[in-house]
Amino acid sequence: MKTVLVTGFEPFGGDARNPSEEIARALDGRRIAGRAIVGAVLPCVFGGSVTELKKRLRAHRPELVVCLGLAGGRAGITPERVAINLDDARIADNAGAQPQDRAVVRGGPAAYFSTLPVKAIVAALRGERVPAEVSPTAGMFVCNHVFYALMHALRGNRGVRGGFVHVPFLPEQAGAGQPSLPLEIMIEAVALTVKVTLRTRRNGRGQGGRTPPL
Ligand code: PCA
Repeated sequence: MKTVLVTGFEPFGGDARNPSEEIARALDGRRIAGRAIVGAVLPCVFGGSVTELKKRLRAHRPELVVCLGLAGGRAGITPERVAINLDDARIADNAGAQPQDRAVVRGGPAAYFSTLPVKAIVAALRGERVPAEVSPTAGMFVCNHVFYALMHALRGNRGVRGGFVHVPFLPEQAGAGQPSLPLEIMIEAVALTVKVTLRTRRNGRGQGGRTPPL
């Protein structure tokens, strides 16, 4: 059976939980549109996260890769449009590293577009009354690092699509006045993201599909 790899991150930055990890674990073993979902959790560490991701790519040879991360403070599910070749951390990762002004891949292109149909995903989520918005940037921390490394690893591999989706806080971890979504809603939102991606083949530039690097 064909597989879809869904990754999440372990907690970071002093948080006790990371919804992205819990979503990946919840979807592990599920079947969506005839594909087996493989859920995996990446360490929130520059370098080490990519080593783990590549191990999973080799082991499972997925036809689609959706990486997830927490973006606390965002109000909805946010498919990322662009991965940039830059590590510039505001806080230390879980191994204490805080790279500044460093390339993710030395000599790599400045950026890659997601090959997920980001606008179709947002439309489908909103159709289910799930708050969602296309995001122009995944930041410069470990999430963007993994997103860029993923797109770099998939370059030239035209059959395999991939991208990154940030999710908001869980209600239990959001501070007063901070937006959040219940875990069950986020699990189904990511399942729908996979479904929509598998049935959407062609998109405009920067909206997923088979777009070359910038
Ligand atoms: N969010 C962080 C890294 C891990 C995660 O879940 C980020 O947005 O970079």
